[in-house]
Amino acid sequence: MKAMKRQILIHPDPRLKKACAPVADLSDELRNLAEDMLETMYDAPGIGLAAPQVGVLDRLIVMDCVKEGEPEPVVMFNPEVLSSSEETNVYEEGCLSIPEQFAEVTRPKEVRVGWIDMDGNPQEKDFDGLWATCVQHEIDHLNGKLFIDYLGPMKRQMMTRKSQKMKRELARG
Ligand code: K1U
Ligand code: ZN
Repeated sequence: MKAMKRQILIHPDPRLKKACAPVADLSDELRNLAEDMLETMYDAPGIGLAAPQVGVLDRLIVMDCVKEGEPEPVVMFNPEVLSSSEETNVYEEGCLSIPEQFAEVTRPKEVRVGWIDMDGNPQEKDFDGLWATCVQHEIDHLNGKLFIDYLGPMKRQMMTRKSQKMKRELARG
């Protein structure tokens, strides 16, 4: 089946604040959703996308943090951070659900992540650099957490207001 672009929810939206349910069985429907999410992410363009951002409250994320050369799409069902480094890293993050706004977020520099792949096989891998930042950002989405939740209340409120305005403008067309 041909992958289709899905609409990305814009903050504030109650679906972006909910904890997602673990995926029990890998169905064709879920695999199609993963393909649609990759299509949506590349089109945006972005380096990651979590299922709640397209309105589906399942524990599924997709990523591709390769900047140049061959694409490296990664699909993770039920991703889990197994361990994190003490050392941290600061990165200016963005979010496809909070368009055109960026802020510095501090996170563990390296993480070990476990997940189920598209074939239903368990996987484990260490991530660092942009991949580590991105996978933590995406797993946060599955727990109803946005990167602005790491900021102080004033900055978070300002970014929420700007996003609300953008959402209204996009709805008007
Ligand atoms: O989850 C999302 O909202 C996607 C988000 C992922 C992310 C970005 C930066 C740090 C952590 C996680 C994005 O992809 S925002 C767009 C973006 O960063 C980008 C877009 C085009 C080229 C390169 C980066
Ligand atoms: Zn995001």
